[in-house]
Amino acid sequence: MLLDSYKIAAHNDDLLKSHSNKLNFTLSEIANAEAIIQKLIDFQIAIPSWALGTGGTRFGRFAGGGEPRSLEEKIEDVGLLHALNNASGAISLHIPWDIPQNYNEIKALAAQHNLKFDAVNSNTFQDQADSKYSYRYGSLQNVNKAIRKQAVDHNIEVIKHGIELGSDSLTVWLADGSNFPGQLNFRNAYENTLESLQEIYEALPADWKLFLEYKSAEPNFYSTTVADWGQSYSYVQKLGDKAKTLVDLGHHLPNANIEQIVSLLLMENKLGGFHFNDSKYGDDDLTAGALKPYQLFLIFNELVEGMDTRGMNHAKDLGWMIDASHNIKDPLEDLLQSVEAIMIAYAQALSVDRKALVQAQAENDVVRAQEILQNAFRTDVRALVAEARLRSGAALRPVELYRQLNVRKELIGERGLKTMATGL
Ligand SMILES: [Mn+2]
Repeated sequence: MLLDSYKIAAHNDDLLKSHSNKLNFTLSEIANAEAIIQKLIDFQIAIPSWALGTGGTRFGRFAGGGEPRSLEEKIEDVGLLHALNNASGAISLHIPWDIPQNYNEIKALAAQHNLKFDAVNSNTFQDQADSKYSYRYGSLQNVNKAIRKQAVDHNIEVIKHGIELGSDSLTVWLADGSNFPGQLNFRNAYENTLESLQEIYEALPADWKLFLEYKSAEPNFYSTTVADWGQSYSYVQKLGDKAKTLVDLGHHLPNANIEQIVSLLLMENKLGGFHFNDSKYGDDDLTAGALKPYQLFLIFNELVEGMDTRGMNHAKDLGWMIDASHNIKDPLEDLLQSVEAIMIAYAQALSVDRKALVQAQAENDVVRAQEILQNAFRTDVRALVAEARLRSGAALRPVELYRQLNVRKELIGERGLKTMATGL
């Protein structure tokens, strides 16, 4: 379904007075508000093709109805989000769950919704029906050369799909590791993985990037072959300039200082992209900002500081994506909430008085430094985020409008109640 722009305009008209009051107050509180609004308008967060249906755990999955049945319907869903918030202007495809049948038709459909194709994602964590070998004991790390080759060839095929769609990066996440002590020789697993990654890297076009995502545990519970940022860094440094580390917020051991990781990776010019979600225990894949909004702000604070130091374009030079699972919420509402939380954290980070912070740090004024950060975090920037949407033709309150328009009911009417999108 397509949202009529007059419905968005009518929604905004109704809310305009109350929005203007809030905005005027915010403008009086934040010195660089106009520059922040402009940056918010430019900032886009990709939606992965696997996030549009309900997710699940190994215990069960409870579909909510109206889930997209095809890649075309997934693109339409991301188009809906983008129409509502003008901040979800890209889709990230997972191969082989979402192999395009006709590139031109898919590209035309995406263009109709003002969507670009973000990083393409390979999958060597599952066996496919037509694959010759199993990844039961790993893919790029496998002791069997023929299995490694199958996994390398798959990644190269994913790059080819991406080239056809106009994507410019490949994300590699490996489930490789071991479940029991003694199962693997760690060094051999590393060396096999490096050799496989080098073969994939060779197939990258000149203007592409390879993102190597790390994860501390799961599905393997004793060792993971790319387990943390140091291990990912060790690989990408050997691979070359086009290889970067990808940080997924849920892929750390408890209490890891993710903002420090981000800062150092940026310093080394090895941060490539980001997967947003939130967690309490492990890779919980909950809505971004749902549990630890202060941590999300501190991460953005380092992102902004580090990108500005390197003269990077916030919107274009790193890959931004949501990687969450929507087990009990309507996936589209959940994604709107995640994008909103990310935009708020980004706006707060942009509002930090950086000059004052540098001075406080130079003077070892710990109290002042804390005041500066917490002041930015506690300032309500929601009116700036809403204003960015208003100026780009999106909705002042996306979730509210989504509900008023009964979007899910319409989607169930179109697609049926018992549809289930491909994904986990
Ligand atoms: Mn991820």
